[in-house]
Amino acid sequence: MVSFQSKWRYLFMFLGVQLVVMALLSREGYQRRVSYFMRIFRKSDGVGRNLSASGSDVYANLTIVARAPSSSDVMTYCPQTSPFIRGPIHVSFPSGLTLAQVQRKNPLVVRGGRYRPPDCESRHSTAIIIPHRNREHHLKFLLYYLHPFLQRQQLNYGIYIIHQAGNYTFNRAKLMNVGFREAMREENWDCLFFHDVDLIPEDDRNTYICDANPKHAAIAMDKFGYKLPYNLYFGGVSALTPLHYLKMNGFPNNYWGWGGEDDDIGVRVSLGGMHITRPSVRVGRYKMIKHKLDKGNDINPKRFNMLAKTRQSWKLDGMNTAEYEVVRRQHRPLYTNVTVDIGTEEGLHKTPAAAKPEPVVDPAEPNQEHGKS
Ligand code: UDH
Ligand code: NGS
Repeated sequence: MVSFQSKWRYLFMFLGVQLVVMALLSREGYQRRVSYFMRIFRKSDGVGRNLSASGSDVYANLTIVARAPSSSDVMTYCPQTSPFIRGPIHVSFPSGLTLAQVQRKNPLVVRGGRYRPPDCESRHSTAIIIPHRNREHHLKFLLYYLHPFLQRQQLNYGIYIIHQAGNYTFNRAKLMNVGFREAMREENWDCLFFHDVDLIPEDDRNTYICDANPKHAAIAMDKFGYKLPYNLYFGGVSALTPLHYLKMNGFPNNYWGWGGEDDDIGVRVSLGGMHITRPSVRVGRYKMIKHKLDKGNDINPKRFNMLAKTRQSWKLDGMNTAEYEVVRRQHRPLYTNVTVDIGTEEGLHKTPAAAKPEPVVDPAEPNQEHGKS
């Protein structure tokens, strides 16, 4: 028989254990640990259904989003707020994903990576500009998440990959200048999202539309503990209207290699008489696909000196001086690929042999556009 005293002892022990468990659970990182264990116990059930407690499947309600209109449907404007927005999205990187699978999961995306809501007239048109070289693996994941993410928001959108030809030092900001011009050449977009290839949005309330001022969307990245690393940070994902872009003379063309170009763009925002807006940290969340610094994108040792001169240089270098040659434009099923020769630090036609892009003829693409900007 258990005595009255030992009953009390057991009760206190039980309460003590509960307290310890509660203290452990409330510590930072709890969610990460729980979802880690959940993943171990939960067997993956195929592409896109490998869910955890931390958000919904980005494809979950896409069949409703993709409802085709009946012939009698009159196209009215989409609602102010899309009814398909669900909030947090679960992001993971399953092995074996292929572009063909992404294509099958997005049947309403048409040539060039374009989409319009099938049953209402979108209120917004947004071009996504992605600077790119040798990151096909990241691109596949970004497309897997971005297409349904944008469809849930009922946007008219297009995805542009701006691919730097050759192997001369990478230049992210200049590629984005190219992206701006080449996207605007195709359609009068009302907003442009400048988007790193390795950042996956984790909440669809982070709407890909422009604000009255330039917007820095990637306020909370996992690699910075879901916090802004510093106040003027403008890296990762940002959104500008064509008017914002013109006011700040676009982006700098002379930051070759890693670092500083995003800070320069941030300074240009205020030099153009504007200020930076951001979504809340709850919504502007991104998961970065882990990687090391790329070959051909060494840290730029001149970046601090250059940044100190942005005030003098921004009107002399930018959209008004961006020289490049489009090598080819391909309207692929999930994106428009613009391969571009952006030259070197010495200029466009002083390209060293190593940087010269191969002349490419693509028989599948009869309407190739070869043209100087
Ligand atoms: N990018 C490419 N190919 C490259 C380099 C960059 O596609 O070879 C594009 C891509 O869209 C990428 C973006 O440029 O997301 C920014 O480049 P990054 O991812 O290398 O820069 P980030 O600052 O990461 O995100 C750098 C990691 C190592 C930093 C070390 C310095 N402290
Ligand atoms: C700053 C860089 C930015 C960069 C940011 C985050 O120091 O270009 O760190 O870097 N500015 C300069 O170097 C002047 S990250 O942690 O993503 O590697 O975006």
